[in-house]
Amino acid sequence: MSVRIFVATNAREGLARVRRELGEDAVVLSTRPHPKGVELLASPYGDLAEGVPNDAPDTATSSRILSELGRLRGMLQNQLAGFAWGATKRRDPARVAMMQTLFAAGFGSSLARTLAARLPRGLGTEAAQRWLRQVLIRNLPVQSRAADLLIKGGRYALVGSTGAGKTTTLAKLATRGVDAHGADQVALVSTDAYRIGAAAQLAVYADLLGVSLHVAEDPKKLAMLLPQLADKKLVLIDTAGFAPSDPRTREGQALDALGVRRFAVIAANQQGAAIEQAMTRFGHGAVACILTKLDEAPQPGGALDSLIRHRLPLAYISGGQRVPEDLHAPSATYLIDRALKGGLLATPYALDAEDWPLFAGVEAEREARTLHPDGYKGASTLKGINAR
Ligand SMILES: Nc1nc2c(ncn2[C@@H]2O[C@H](COP(=O)(O)OP(=O)(O)OP(=O)(O)O)[C@@H](O)[C@H]2O)c(=O)[nH]1
Ligand SMILES: [Mg+2]
Repeated sequence: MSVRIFVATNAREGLARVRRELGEDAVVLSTRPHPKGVELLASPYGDLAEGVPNDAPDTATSSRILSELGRLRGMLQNQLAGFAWGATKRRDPARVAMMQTLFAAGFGSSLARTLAARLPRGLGTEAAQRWLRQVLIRNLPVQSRAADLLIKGGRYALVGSTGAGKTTTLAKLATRGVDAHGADQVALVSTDAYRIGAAAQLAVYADLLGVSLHVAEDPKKLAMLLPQLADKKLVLIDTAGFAPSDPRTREGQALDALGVRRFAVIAANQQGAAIEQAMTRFGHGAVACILTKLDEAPQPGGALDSLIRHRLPLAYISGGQRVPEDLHAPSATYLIDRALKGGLLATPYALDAEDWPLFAGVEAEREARTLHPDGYKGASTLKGINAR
């Protein structure tokens, strides 16, 4: 295919030159502003039809053409995304508004698409939003008061990322345990041999509560210690915090072998991806989750999204540093309403009306590449979403 570049003072003059030199049926491939007026890329019609490079352009022209084609492709994609977005919005405004609500509140794409696919047909925008709220509430796995594990007693370890609030939460739980069983029935164990002062931090709480404190730096010592605490109704074990990617997190598996059940302590004020990593690493095999730092999480949608997909029951929520006041039983209604309200916050991260078509374009591209939600790690649990 032979392609020629024409520069003219205006488009009309450029077109006239193209026709004069390449024929009446010449095809203009692109136009763009030029310091002298306008620049046109054009090719004779016959060459396009043949598609055979019988008059190959030089290297510089080839790379110009390629970059022009790239630019055209980008423009076309954006325009198509805009059309697609407009069409979807006209065809299904309730579904679009529902997805916007979810994204604005920090819920992830995989859950949003699943819910959008299950939204009953024919609902108006307000009815769809009510449906969404109800479905989220129903699917957020919260543990009932009747299932309060502390009241039942047992051996529990708190595991989670660094600074997630494990030790503080353990002190709050210990206070509840003392209220339920008495101080002589509760023991605390520190296994944090990594952070300086970790056991001392726990010792302060043990002193305040009048419960015994034990230190076991490794699984072997813990295995020897636990039989000595067999008469305690509740044993709470504090563990060292690690990044989810740290291989030392595998030490958590040693706890299972000792009959210790794990609470995954996850801070709600992190990025969705960090929460997802922590949920995958610490939530797997845990008996329940404790969400901390809700007071520092303006948009806790990401944390709730992760809980819904991982189907990890939420046992407690923590909304502050005070021991023991800031630990509460979770309420799905409160948490979902809080998350949805978070979507109304004006932040520099919120998408503007003009951003949505672009976003829809990216989504369409993802779909075209069959990066479907079911291909997403951890999304298999979405099949269990109760959307009725
Ligand atoms: N705002 C707020 N702060 C909290 C909450 N829970 C814990 N913190 C604070 O977070 C900080 C870290 O808490 P720790 O309990 O020491 O966290 P940790 O997970 O034991 O930390 P490492 O043992 O170092 O991994 C402390 O300043 C706590 O007071 C909470 O729910 N809200
Ligand atoms: Mg700690």
